[in-house]
Amino acid sequence: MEYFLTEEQEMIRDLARRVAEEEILPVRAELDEQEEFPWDIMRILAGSDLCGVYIPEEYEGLGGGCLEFCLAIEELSKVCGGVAVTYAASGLGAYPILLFGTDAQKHKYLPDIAAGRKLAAFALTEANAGSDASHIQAAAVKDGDCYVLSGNKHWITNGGEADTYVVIAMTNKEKGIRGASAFIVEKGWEGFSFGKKERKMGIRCSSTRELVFQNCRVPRENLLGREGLGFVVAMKTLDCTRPGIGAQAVGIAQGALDESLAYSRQRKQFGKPISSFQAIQHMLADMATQTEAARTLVYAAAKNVDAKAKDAAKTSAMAKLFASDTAMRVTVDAVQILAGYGYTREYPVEKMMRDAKVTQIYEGTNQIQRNVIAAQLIKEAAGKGKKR
Ligand code: COS
Repeated sequence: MEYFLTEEQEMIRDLARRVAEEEILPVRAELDEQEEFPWDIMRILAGSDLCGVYIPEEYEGLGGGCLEFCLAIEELSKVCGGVAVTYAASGLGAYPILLFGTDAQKHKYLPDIAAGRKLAAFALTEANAGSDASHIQAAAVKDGDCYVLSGNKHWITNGGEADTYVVIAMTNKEKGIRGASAFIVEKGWEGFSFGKKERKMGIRCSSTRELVFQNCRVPRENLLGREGLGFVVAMKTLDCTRPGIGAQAVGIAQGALDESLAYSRQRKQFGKPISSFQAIQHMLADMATQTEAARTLVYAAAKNVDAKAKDAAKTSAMAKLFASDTAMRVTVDAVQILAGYGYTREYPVEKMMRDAKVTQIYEGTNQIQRNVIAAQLIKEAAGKGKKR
């Protein structure tokens, strides 16, 4: 389908596609098998200028936005969800700085992320605060011109590998949600270490790790926005990055569809390629239609983010919800089409199915996305009601 991308957007997509096919494809199975962090690939991505596609030129990025970011994520995901999330999660760490950072903070942190010299990460989730993000326990207590940060963060993508972390912690527990604040914290600071590394079903080459803060002194100038704005920083960031998870899901679905098509054209049963059977044809047709519909929604949601549309929280949640459910269905069908072969590690569709699952979970489960969509729908309806 023609999406009328600009020349620059097509260049970004084609570049990401080339890196994915030439550099990631040959090593993806090994990266997955070894659960090995893809540093070599990240260095190649850095060299290709793709790390800063969504970062303004004044901070050494390419000056695009969420749509450009989604185009790159989609292409990487077609080949490897684990590499793609490593790339995307650095954006999740950079977006709060882009949205809420002072000029000094942006100049200090964004150029390294844009150039791929450093990775970023975003730390909101805790062991007992996943969906219920407002109940985080990590605390930052003001002490002179520092905040003293203590607490643990769980399941942090790029944990241990990233240099720059945006961490949400309570500066005033009595105020509940309005007592949370966001801080930029650097790897290597005293009192900041790493805990358990998760062993995962999919996206195995990516790092998912616990962050441990024990009286870590964070300079006051590393507060993002102002005290009490932490929850809004987190929510606004997720509004900007959820289309990226949608793009990841679209890429995985497209990768699984491509494999299914290729396989069904060469696999013969009953003396004919299985692509000649209607049972397979209808599966392929549904997979293609659903993937295209998901792509359309993801691109539209990304444009909504770039346009700073009022309903971006809703449309980003819709894109993530629809695309990730699509990726799950499409990859399950891909395994079914490849059947016995699909269930083995000889073919990539079993990995795609494992990688797809997490897109329904991270950056907010799909149950939470439905809550976000419904809350905004009801708010919009109430607003219209008032005008009448
Ligand atoms: N933009 C700006 N402000 C927002 C916002 C958004 N998108 N979403 C919520 N807020 C504000 C609300 O306006 C409200 O402010 P006031 O109290 O001043 O009115 C405040 O934040 C609290 O919002 P709400 O009442 O909706 O919070 P809840 O605790 O009910 O939960 C959900 C909100 C469940 C949607 C939130 O906790 C969430 O997104 N959870 C999932 C977290 C997640 O995605 N984790 C993955 C981590 S990254 S891998």
